[in-house]
Amino acid sequence: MSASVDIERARRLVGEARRVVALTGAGISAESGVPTFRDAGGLWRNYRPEELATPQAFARDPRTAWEWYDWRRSVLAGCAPNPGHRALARFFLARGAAGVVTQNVDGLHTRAAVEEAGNGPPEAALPVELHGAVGRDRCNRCEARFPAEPLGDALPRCDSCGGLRRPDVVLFGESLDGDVLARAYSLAERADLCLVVGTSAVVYPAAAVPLATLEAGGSLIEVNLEDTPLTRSATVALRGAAGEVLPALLG
Ligand code: BV8
Ligand code: ZN
Repeated sequence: MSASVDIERARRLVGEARRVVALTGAGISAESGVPTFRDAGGLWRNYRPEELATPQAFARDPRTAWEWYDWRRSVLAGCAPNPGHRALARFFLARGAAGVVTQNVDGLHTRAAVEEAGNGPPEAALPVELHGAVGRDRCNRCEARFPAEPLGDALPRCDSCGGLRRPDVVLFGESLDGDVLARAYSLAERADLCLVVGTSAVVYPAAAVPLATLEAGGSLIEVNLEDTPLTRSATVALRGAAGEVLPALLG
């Protein structure tokens, strides 16, 4: 099917949908300059994220693990929401019903929501952050939260109890926050349309969120550069960059 037919079909599905949920992955931030997980391993020495984004890595070699997150934070400092984030934010603000669920920890959906809302309330476009936020630290011992700071010579410690801090993200092998996951599934189960944007759909339980919409009888539109394990379940698979496709789909 041609791209123009696909986009028209997808726009019809969006127009007819009562409740929409969007699951996003690293691909929606690629055009903002944030390395995807497929690139990060290549871009940063020779580590694979599954090796560094783990509690074992922080226990075994906290310095290296922290340096990777400090490097990612430095890259993020120069990134801004792209037209894909903004189109999604405007869409949910206009509908007045929250629906963004993200695997990303880069905070770009939140920035897009606040910027697109202007003086209005950003809530409808604020994301459910399944895997936390790299712009925050969390104390390993007392769970106190702190804004991220540049890594110094000493590993960062908690101001309250002196415990080691870690980035406030869900590492591989760690369970997601139950309330956060329940909120994501609740949005997906009640939606009649799920937009899956820029994810390789291999990390669970995040990759199962769109299945909740399908199991409830809803439709799925996939926005990606290539096929993923979810493509065969997609009602429409739009091949293209999120920063170009989303404004055309939702505008
Ligand atoms: C859990 C935060 C219960 C950290 C992330 C063995 C032991 C323990 C667990 C497991 C195990 N085996 C499997 C598991 C489960 C594991 C998992 O799923 N592993 C995978 C690798 C198989 N899951 C977990 O561990 C989860 N917890 O299961 O707890 C438990 C507990 C104990 C024991 C067992 C089970 C926790 C997972 C969360 C990990 N944290 N992030 C950080 O960021 O540092 S995951 C991280 O990687 C991201 O958040 C994201 O979720 C994932 C990367 O995926 P994507 O976002 O999809 O990015 P990717 O680069 O892969 O793909 C980009 C896509 O975009 C591509 O398709 C590309 O084509 C497309 N694209 C690129 N450019 C564009 C584009 N599309 C559109 N436009 C463009 N311009
Ligand atoms: Zn503490």
